[in-house]
Amino acid sequence: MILLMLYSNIMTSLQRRKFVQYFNCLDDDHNGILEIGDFTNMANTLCSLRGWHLDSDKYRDVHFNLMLFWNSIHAFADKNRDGIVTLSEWIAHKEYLVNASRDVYDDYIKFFSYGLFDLADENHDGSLSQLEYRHLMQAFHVGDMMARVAFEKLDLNHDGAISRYEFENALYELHFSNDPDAPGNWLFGEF
Ligand SMILES: [Ca+2]
Ligand SMILES: [Ca+2]
Ligand SMILES: [Ca+2]
Ligand SMILES: [Ca+2]
Repeated sequence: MILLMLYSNIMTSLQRRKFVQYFNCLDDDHNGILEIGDFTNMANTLCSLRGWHLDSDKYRDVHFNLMLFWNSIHAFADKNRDGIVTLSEWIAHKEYLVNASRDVYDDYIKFFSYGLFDLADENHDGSLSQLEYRHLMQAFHVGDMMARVAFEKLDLNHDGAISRYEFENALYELHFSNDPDAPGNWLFGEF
């Protein structure tokens, strides 16, 4: 019964708040819509935080990864195909996911989780250090103090790193959990 309440398929105000926060993280220029430029800006910010030059292979990899991320968001959420994703399109897409079968969600989460995790995993060692996570959060305009708090919550086994499992788990809780204390709620900062 409790599980049913915590993982309901009707979008609650808590879920909506989390999705709005996620949207705001991606809306780099804060103009209320997601568009390709937001993701180019993120590539520039991430690489500048890492000290990677715009003409380096590492920059090209990050940019490529963020273009894949944008193309997927565009493919899934831009319902009227006008090249931008509004907040209402984003919420409608999330509503679809919240109501989708676990199989649909699992396919989706594997794709997005792997992409985002790889984007953040600067040294490709298969886990996120606190600094790697904080860099991603800085690129998402989440304050550094908040990023440190969130990291502690997401690092479930307290080994000082976020594993791929912990990241996937967080993304799942971000989408589905209605428990206000679920650690994954904090994946993209305060909600
Ligand atoms: Ca924007
Ligand atoms: Ca649109
Ligand atoms: Ca790493
Ligand atoms: Ca951990």
